Amino acid sequence: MREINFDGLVGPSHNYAGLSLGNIASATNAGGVSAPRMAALQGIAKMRRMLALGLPQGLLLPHGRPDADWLRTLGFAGDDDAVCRAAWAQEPALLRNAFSASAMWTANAATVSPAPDTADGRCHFTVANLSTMLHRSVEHTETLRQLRLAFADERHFAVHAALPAGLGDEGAANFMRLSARHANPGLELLVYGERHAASPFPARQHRAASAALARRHGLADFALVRQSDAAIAAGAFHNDVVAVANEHVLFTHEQAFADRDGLYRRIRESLPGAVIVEAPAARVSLDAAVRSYLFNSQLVTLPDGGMALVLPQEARETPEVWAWLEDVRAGDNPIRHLEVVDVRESMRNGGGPACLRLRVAVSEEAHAAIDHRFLLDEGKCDRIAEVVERTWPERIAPDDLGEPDLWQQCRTARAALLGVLGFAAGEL
Ligand code: SUG
Repeated sequence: MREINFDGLVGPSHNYAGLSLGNIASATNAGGVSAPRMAALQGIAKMRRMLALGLPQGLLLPHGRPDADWLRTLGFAGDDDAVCRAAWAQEPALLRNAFSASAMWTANAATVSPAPDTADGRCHFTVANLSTMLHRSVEHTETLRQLRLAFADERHFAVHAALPAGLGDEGAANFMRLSARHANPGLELLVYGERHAASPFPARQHRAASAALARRHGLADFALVRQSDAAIAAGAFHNDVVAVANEHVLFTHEQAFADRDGLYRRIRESLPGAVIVEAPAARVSLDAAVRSYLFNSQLVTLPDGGMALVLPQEARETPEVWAWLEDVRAGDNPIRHLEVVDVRESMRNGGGPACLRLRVAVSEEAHAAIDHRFLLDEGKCDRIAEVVERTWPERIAPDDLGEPDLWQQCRTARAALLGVLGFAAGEL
């Protein structure tokens, strides 16, 4: 079995509207000027790095923005431009929500349980409802369409629609899997948060949603794990900001979980050979971990069997974080390579390397059954980069969101991308 990372291509409407409460980067950069073209090129460069490491790479597509259909459900009428114009005049916040490129963070697209873990031996997906944040609650309808196209072969895949909105579900950002190898049955860790009376920020993943996922996917071995209040208050609005796992390795901050010792015991029960690489708070504060996005790295198994951490530039630039990482690389654990990538445009909205990808571990046969239009090679990266260079806006300032020319440019850019990738109009 191999793990494929499906990265979300940053869409042409990428902007800094400050829509995410509890996401410190989004709040801090609200009102800034974004660079959608550069953002998408940074993402493509990351995907090329993964290919160069010898890892298979997939792609999920930007959603249609501004989302006029969604605005219509809110009572705005007329053609797409009329709907956007009315929304901008009457409720600009709604247009901002309909304009977000947040579907780029595909770690939030769905929760994925690979075939060895499930009762029917198929890989199960549940699309995330993302219901805590209005701008993200718009995503699940198109995500479902894309995943049902990409993973249409029901001999290998089952793609479930989102859970009811009352049960907040944020997808794989709150999910980790530990197994001896990708091909072995794994222990799935479903991490949830609970809003603490004193916490200024919402907990986006509800316990009942995590439990429903385990039932739907038919999991044999799983644990519901509570995120620590301290992590949520420090700005870890998703667990993948404070921990990541790959095969038998858990890479985590000491203060990530409410019951750290109980969790480690549970992991060792299922997987006696597990390696837990823990950053002590005395070396790396929660604050430095969240600021640098140290744990929002991709922990991947290389073709030679060693592991690499694909980290954001910000981790390299935070001295206490980098010093600890050098100790990790030299230490007694499988992490041997530190790959630093620049995804600054996404980072400024709180999305690091790991947020930008959805992991799907598949057998060779299941790999061959994936719709090839969602899989990448160097040539396809070149063609996508060419479309981005030619059609993505260079910059978006807050007031540009009300400009009909920008709405049109975003539609044209996405249509050009779909054309190059072989999607017919109306297929998505
Ligand atoms: O949901 N940011 C995203 C970042 C998601 C990061 N994902 C993971 N940790 N897996 C969010 O908060 C910012 C949008 C804005 O402010 O315009 C935003 O949605």
